[in-house]
Order: sequence, then structure tokens, then C-alpha cells
Amino acid sequence: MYDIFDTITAISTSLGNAGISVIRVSGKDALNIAKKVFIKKSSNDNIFEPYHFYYGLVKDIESNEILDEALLLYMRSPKSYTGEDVIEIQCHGGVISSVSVLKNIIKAGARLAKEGEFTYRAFLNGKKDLTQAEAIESLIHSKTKTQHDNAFKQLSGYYKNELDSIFNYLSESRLYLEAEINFPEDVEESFNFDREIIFTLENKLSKLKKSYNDSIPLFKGITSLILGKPNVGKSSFLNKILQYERAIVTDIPGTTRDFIEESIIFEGVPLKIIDTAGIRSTTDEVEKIGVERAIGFIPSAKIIFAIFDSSRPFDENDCLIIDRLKDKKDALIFVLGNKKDQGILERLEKLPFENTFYLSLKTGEGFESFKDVFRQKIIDIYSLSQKENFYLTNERHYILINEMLKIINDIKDNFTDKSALLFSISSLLTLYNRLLGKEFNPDELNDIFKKFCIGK
Ligand SMILES: Nc1nc2c(ncn2[C@@H]2O[C@H](COP(=O)(O)OP(=O)(O)OP(=O)(O)O)[C@@H](O)[C@H]2O)c(=O)[nH]1
Ligand SMILES: [Mg+2]
Repeated sequence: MYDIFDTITAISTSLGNAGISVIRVSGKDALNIAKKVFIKKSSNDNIFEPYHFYYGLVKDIESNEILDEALLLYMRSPKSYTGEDVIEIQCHGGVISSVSVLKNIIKAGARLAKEGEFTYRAFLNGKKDLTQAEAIESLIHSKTKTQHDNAFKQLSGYYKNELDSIFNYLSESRLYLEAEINFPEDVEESFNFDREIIFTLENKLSKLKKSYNDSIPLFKGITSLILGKPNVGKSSFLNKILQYERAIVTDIPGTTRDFIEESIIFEGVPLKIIDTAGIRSTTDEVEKIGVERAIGFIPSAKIIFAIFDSSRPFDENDCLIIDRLKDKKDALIFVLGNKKDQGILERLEKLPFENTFYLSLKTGEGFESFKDVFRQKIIDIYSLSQKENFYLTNERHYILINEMLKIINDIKDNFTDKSALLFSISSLLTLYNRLLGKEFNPDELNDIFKKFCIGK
């Protein structure tokens, strides 16, 4: 694993054209390095008070060349992100400034940090438990508000806040039970274990376990299918959502023959959206496979955009699609009558579906009001507006919580056998400690932090 005694440095902002860039230095030499590379403008001394910003120049420690104008902030151990002495230098953005400042800091004695190494140190120094350290990665990579809010809850110590008091009780219980079993003659009163605690714990963990399944669409994308007969505007719809010409659009029915899958955040909602071949009976072998594939997606779809050309009368292909969808209750179905610019001949209201819209993908008419309803429906169905929801999203947490639930099942069968109870409680405590990283194996830690980027 990483060497924890070196002083490490990295550019912590993303490298590119930006106003400023922040270079972080952490470790016992951080302050010394600051003194070597930075000249204060306000005075000739090189005293840096913690938690003060200093304006000055960064100079090359060998040539004395001025590399950039910058601000420097010193955070003294243990009150810093990593728990060590930390220096942050804010220099100009752009590759040249930040890289030259970084190289200079390395010349002054720091080593380039590895992936997630700042957060790794924060974890080792007790600044964050392991679930909080993991939350940093989720927070940085969140693409929707829900993902962000959830990561933030985890970062704020969700697991500890929810579970610590229960595990403190279990930890105490372990001591009492050990005493009772090992030194029965010294224990006057038999320990009365509070069974309710186990049921409360089971309740909380079951909720977390369930939230993992609920989180999959919201974090990995809701499977969304675009269906319709040929030429109704399915690929036009895909392109409109993606905001670029992803799929070929022509007036030849049967243009799309295979399916096209894309991931997109649409109206703040992550979708795995699939455009399909137009559904019709056909003798063309290739098109037939395309149609079968389109139909094959229906069972797993959670959102369906059923597209019709409402400027023409429905035909048997439209009816076939309506028939396929009318009993599908586990998906949110949007019925879109496209080509409104050519008039409305066929009324969608008579169909057995709730959400119907007329629009024109050509002129854009009707698309905004469809988007408004889409957003509202998704918020309702996936409880996105409920701030108190927490989703377990991490597979490592999921595995540990499942193991805990298995042990709880054993305990529930046998509260009276004190040795068995002690054994189960000890196992629960071990699992909890692994969740928070109070107990860990180095390989597992390695796997967690190597997924981070440099600078975090
Ligand atoms: N007038 C009008 N034409 C449209 C509209 N939307 C799409 N079109 C046209 O309809 C034709 C078919 O559009 P596509 O998006 O390729 O339709 P599709 O459903 O993907 O067709 P297949 O891939 O063949 O199944 C193209 O010529 C589009 O330009 C609309 O709102 N109004
Ligand atoms: Mg198409």
C-alpha cells in the first residue's frame, strides 16, 4: 500500500483551461516545502500562520525564476483534510502554471501522490471512516442531484449516525456475556440482553438492503425503450433526447434495423435509452431479428416511449404495439403522438394509457410540455423529492449488510444460548468494523483507493 511517511503532492483541481488550479501538499514536510517555494508579498519573513491565506510568488527553488503568482493556505495537523500538515497553493489555471508549480514542489522534497492518497491518509488518521472516504469518490462522480445528495449523506456519516448506538450496545453486551461465560462465579446477576435491539437493527439493515435494489435505476440508469412501428419518429425522438444526431433518420420505413443503446441524463434522470427497429410484420430476415429484439426488451423496460404518427390512422402494426403494452403495469408508459405539424387524425385519449401527448419532433412543438410531465412523474415514482431517503449504492456495503442480516436470523432463533449469542454478536461487530474500516485487510483497501483519481 502507499507509503504514509512521505510528503505527497498533486494538482487537486482538474487540469485544463481554468481560472485557478489548486495544488495540494500533505505530510510532515509540507510547511518546509512552502517556505522553500513561496515568497510572501506582505513581508520578508517566511512565517505562515495556520488557516491564513498568503498572497505571493512561487519561485523555482533551483533557478529562482518566478513561476507564478499565487495564494497559499496552511492547515496544521490535525485540523486538515488528511489530518496532516497541509498546504494548498492556488496558482493560475492551465497546464503550464500548475504543472510547473507541481514540479517545483516535487523538487523541494514532495512525492507525487497516488490515486486517492489524500483521502487514504484522511481515513488512516481517523478523519473519515471508510464509508465516508468512499463517499468522496461517489460525490465527485455524481451526475444527478439525487446521486450527489446521496453521496453527501454518506459523507456526513450516514452509517455511523444510523448504527453506532446499536453497535455500542452490542459491544457492551459482548463484554457482559464474556464475563458471564468465562467467570460465572464473579458475576452476581445474569445479563439481560435487550432483544429489541436486534429487531431494530434488522429493520434498519433490511431497509438498506432494499434501497440497494431501488437505487439501481437511479444510479445506473432506468431502462427506457422507444417503441413504435416504422417511420413514426423513434430515432428522431432518440436524437432529440440526446441532443445530437446519434441515429440515422430517413423517410424510408425500416431505417433502424438493430437497436441503439445510449446512456443519458434526461431532465436530471439517468436513462439507459434504447431505440429500436420499427415493429411490423416483415419477410426481411435482418429486420425480423430487429423487430424481435425490440419486442424482447419490453419485459425489462421501466419506461416506455410508445410513438405513433397521429397524423395518420392507426394500422395493424400500431394495434399490435398497443396490445403488447396494455397489460404492462411495471413500467411508466408515455404515449407520444408525433407529427403534430401534419395534423391530428387519430386521438390518443381513447387508448388504455394515462400519459398521452401530441408533439412534433420536427418543429419541437409539444416537447417541452412532455418533458415537464416526464420529470414530475419520475420524481413521484422514484421518490426523488424525498430528501430523507438514503440509498445503499456500494456493493461492498451491500455484501457486508447481507452477512449481518444472516447472523441476525440466527440470533432470532436462539436468544437463550448465551455462547451462541456471544458468537453472533462478535461476528456482527466484526462486520460493522469492516464496514467502517476499523478492521480491514490491506488488499481490500488497496482496491478501494486505487479506483480514485490522483489529487483526491
Ligand atoms: N412532419 C414530420 N416529420 C417527422 C417528424 N418526426 C420525424 N419525422 C420524419 O419522419 C421520418 C422517419 O423518422 P425516423 O425518426 O427515422 O423514424 P423511425 O421511427 O426511427 O423509423 P424506423 O427507423 O424506420 O423505424 C423522417 O423523415 C423524419 O424526418 C415530425 O414531427 N413531423
Ligand atoms: Mg429509426
